[in-house]
Amino acid sequence: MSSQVGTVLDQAAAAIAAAPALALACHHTPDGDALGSMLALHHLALANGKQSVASWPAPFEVAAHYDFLPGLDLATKPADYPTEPDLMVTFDCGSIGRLAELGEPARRARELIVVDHHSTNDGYGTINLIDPDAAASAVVVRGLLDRLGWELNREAAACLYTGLVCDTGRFQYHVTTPAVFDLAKELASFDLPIAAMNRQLFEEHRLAYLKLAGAALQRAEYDGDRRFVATWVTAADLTEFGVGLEETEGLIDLLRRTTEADVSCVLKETPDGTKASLRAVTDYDVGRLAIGFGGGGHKAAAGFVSPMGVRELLDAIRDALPVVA
Ligand SMILES: [Mn+2]
Repeated sequence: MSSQVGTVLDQAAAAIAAAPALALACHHTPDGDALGSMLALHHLALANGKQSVASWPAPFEVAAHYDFLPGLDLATKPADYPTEPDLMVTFDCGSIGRLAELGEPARRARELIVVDHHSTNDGYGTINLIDPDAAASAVVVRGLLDRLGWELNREAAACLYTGLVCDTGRFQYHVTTPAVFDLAKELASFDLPIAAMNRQLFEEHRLAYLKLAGAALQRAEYDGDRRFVATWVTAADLTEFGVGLEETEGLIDLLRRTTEADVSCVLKETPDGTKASLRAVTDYDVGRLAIGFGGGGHKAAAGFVSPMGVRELLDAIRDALPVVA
């Protein structure tokens, strides 16, 4: 952690400690780190006598991988979210656009704390607690809890562990430092059901999804000049296989296994446009690439939503990549 991040941690902790009520939010189609980091603070705010609401944009659902997370039943529908919160905190959300309709209360909030680790975060808060060196937003939250003097409980530990294990790729990505293992040890000491969480988070899928993934991998296109592999999922695929869009989040993790590819991409037709997920396994920065298309993320993992159709967008992404072979 840099000293600058340390100073902002103090500011954020002071603002939270002084506030009687918190309004928490995470990004659209929340992943394990977004939900886990938000719900951890939600649990401990309530345990420490604060009022707290926690929400994410419509559709107000979570992927089945995350439905064990304690505290989902304590979340508030976006329609019931405070319109002008005194103190709002966002989690794992690199830009205000990813808050969708909750961007409005974020703009109106008297104080807006942005808790994040995305290097492309544009600092849309009044207090920007952004640590690009942190393995997960959950790590940033752990530091915040420390400053607040709020002790962990089992629910919060399960939430933070979920964020940590998801964003480190089960302790495999380059962000997996000794400090990450120290935090994992602290969290696991709350008698967390590690094996059951792992099974639900990473291993199990409905057979319908596995069949859709098979079809998507079958049609994958490889560009040897750019060492780029890509595939796509259409709205018709989702209907044909009976699969929800939120179930397809892990498809990019299958495709990124491709030995021949440096950069991998999955495109999905969604009601809001074509969603692109990008991964890099070399020094190439897909976060920068995503910024060029109005999105963002990390160097090795990024994404965006585009008004272009699947074919047109796939060609545009390919054209934006350097020829390397
Ligand atoms: Mn994250």
